[in-house]
Amino acid sequence: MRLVLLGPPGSGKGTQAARLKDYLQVPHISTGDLLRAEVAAGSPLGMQAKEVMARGDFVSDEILLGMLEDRFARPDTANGFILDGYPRNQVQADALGELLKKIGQPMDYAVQLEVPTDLLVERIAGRAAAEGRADDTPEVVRNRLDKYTSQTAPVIDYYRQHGQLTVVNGVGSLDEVFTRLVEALSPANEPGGLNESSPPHPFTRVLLPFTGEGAEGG
Ligand code: B4P
Repeated sequence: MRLVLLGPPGSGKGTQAARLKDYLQVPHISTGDLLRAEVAAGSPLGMQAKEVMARGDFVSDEILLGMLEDRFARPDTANGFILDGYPRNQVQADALGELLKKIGQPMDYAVQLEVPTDLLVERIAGRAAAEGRADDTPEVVRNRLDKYTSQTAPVIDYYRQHGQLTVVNGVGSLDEVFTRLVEALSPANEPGGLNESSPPHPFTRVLLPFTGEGAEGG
């Protein structure tokens, strides 16, 4: 299974990916986690990324692509992956399409977790209290949500317009959201699967394979 998880900060991408990786038996590749590991290690890349992340801005597309290429070069991605936090803008979407084509690993699903903004803010405030993450302060969260609206949402719209998006309702308990994701990703919902002629699941739309083609060149 080759899955890309999309959604705003606080929508549950990282939370659900951590569960899905055990269920699907594929690695969870979180660009946020990769960056935080570089920051923690004090590497030159991490030093560059640290302040950018603390402001809630996007780290450079060049750094992200280099990091992703290195990660996809590891053998554990041979049977699939869950990509979480990438792409976040059109340049990254184009780069991902190219990269997956190059390594012969076309995406099976691009899934968006849909959650209303007031709930996102509430969840992140909860994490701020529990974990004290530097980029979870109210001001930085506002910036992250603005970046999502201006740069990431258009990419998601683009996938939607090209019939490459599955939308899953991200409101509810962790178990409820997980169950919806598993249903949306079930073989019966694959193109040509059992449910193809049935009405779509209430939490999903457009279940078509993602080839990466549509992300190229806009
Ligand atoms: P990320 O690590 O991707 O941060 P995130 O968007 O907040 O998502 P995350 O996965 O951590 O949180 P989740 O919704 O699961 O990025 C951090 C920073 O790294 C970015 O701001 C940027 O600077 C940089 N970066 C990363 N990728 C980049 C890229 N491609 N390009 C450029 N820069 C990049 O969870 C949030 C909270 O909600 C948790 O506390 C969780 O417990 C809670 N929660 C989740 N589901 C819930 C539910 N169903 N009910 C109640 N609470 C729930």
